[in-house]
Amino acid sequence: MKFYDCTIAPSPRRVRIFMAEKGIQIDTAQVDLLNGENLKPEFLKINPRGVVPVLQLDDGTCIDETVPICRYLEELYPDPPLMGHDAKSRAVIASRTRHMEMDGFLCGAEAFRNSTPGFADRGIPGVTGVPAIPQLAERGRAGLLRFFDQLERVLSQGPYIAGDTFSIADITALCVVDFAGWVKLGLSDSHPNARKWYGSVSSRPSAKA
Ligand SMILES: N[C@@H](CCC(=O)N[C@@H](CS)C(=O)NCC(=O)O)C(=O)O
Repeated sequence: MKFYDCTIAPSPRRVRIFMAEKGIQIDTAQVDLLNGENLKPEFLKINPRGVVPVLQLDDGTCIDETVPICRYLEELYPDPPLMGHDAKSRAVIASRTRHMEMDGFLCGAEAFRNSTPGFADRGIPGVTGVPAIPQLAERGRAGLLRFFDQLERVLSQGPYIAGDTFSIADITALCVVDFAGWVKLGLSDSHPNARKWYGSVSSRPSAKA
């Protein structure tokens, strides 16, 4: 297998943390997103959408999108389970992971891409040519602030995002909080439970992945 990664980017980081939690090591190729290597013909043969992460299997099949990649790895390497251990926990973790993506990650991407000069003609990840719209950066920032409040609410009910154990939902939320730092937003004094959770998950060895 080969993992197409970009060290600085938050989506492949989710997979790297997932692999680190499971102790998996996979041959990795770096794709230089800042210089548009993801938009060059060579990478577009791997993923015509022009985004990372991608996991290329030994038979050449390329799987993109973080969650399906993690699902595949979860099935190959079930321990420790990071996507649930029974029907209910799998559904709860999938649901919360989707919340972290839709309510957090997308807002971070909107805030960052629409306010960063190098992305002026890359308003949406990958092959689009869709221009950035500066006003959308404000909407993304407002969404991130709402997301922090959402995290606080969830984490005032339990130690992790989805149930009693660390899961892919925590990995996703951790990557969103760190991504929000790119646009200089973060958890505040009004998020004590989320801050405590952040201190705990970001001190796991996998967070350095
Ligand atoms: N929903 C996708 C998002 C993938 C994505 O947006 N990847 C970004 C890096 S975080 C990317 O490849 N961007 C390419 C670009 O900016 O052109 C996933 O979870 O894999």
